[in-house]
Amino acid sequence: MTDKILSISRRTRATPFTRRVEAAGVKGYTVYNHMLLPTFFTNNEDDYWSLCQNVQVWDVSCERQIEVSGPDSERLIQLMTPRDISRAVIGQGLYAPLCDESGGLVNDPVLIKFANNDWWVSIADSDVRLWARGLAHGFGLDVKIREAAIWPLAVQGPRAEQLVTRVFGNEVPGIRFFRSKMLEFRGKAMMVMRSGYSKQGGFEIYLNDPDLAEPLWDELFEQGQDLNVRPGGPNLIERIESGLLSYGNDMNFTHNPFECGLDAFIDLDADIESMSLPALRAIRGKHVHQLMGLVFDEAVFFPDFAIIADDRVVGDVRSQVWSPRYQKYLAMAMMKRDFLSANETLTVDGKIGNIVDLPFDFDAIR
Ligand code: THG
Repeated sequence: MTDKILSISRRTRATPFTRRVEAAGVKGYTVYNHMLLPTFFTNNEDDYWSLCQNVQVWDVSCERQIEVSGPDSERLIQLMTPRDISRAVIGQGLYAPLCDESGGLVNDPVLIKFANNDWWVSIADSDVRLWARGLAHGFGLDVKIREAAIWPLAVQGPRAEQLVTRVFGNEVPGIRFFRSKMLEFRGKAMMVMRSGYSKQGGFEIYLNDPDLAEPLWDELFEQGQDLNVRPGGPNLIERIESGLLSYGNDMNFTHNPFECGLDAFIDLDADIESMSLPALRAIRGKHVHQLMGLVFDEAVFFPDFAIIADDRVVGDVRSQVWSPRYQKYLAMAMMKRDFLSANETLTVDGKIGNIVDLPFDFDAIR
């Protein structure tokens, strides 16, 4: 598509970091949870190498925190997800699908047990607040549901630990994956979790005071100068190489967790009250689609994103990108399983590609 301007208004909400993001020369935004999300600062490929080699600071305020508190909060969270949350400890994050009563994916957030009877749903791009309030009303639950005044800032890349340690102190290296600590910046405690939407390692700082946004941003860039810190955002190349799913791109409410390969994040046999479990138990093994990887030696074009073989549509492309590291054209595609059972390759435009499991196994591909 040709370049267009994104018209920014109050609906495309800004963040406490937006002034700094603008000053840093942001070149592209997308809109996520009705909020601006910077996508690149130089270009996708240049940003990719800086993320993989050094460290980046990302304004991911758009990962909104839907806070569910009150006596029935854990019950509501468990109703919404087929992942067993009963053994979560305070400060832990759990990547978990949210599913409706027919098993359709509502969202794929990180669930955070912030305190007893206080859960944060760190959402992907769909209106979970509305869904949760509807359920709470329908089930007659004693909960409070609101979008919390929290703006996550991610620090990602191989040098992220060094940088976050300089700013938040020596407790940082002791934080395990998807665990967090409350650490101080300018006298204010905020949650710092080892997490983030890349596989390059890093942390997410859950800023809870908008007045500290610019001081925090500035401190990270000052302390990170010798580490080559750069502004960035979730990177299309890195996230596809890493097999990180993007709700709305790779899957939506018409897909179930089996089709997306999220089986590891649901507990089909758990004795829990979860509204999607009966449906999921019934469709297990019978689902129609499977999200797969496609690998071509050169770029290919899919008209209307359709994947055609034997004169029929056998799937559709959800995300695609050229990988500069592997010199391959990579795609994630929702494929019909009946086609997969008989085919391991695909011809598009006269070019033959391999159909592979996700996440991509680049040792096997080369
Ligand atoms: N961080 C936070 N909130 C988020 C995202 C995030 N909300 C929206 C979006 N990203 C949700 N999607 C994902 C997808 C993948 C992961 C996290 C959020 C992820 N997955 C790891 C994996 O697949 O290997 C680990 C999963 C696990 O072991 O639990 O990290 O990035 N706050």
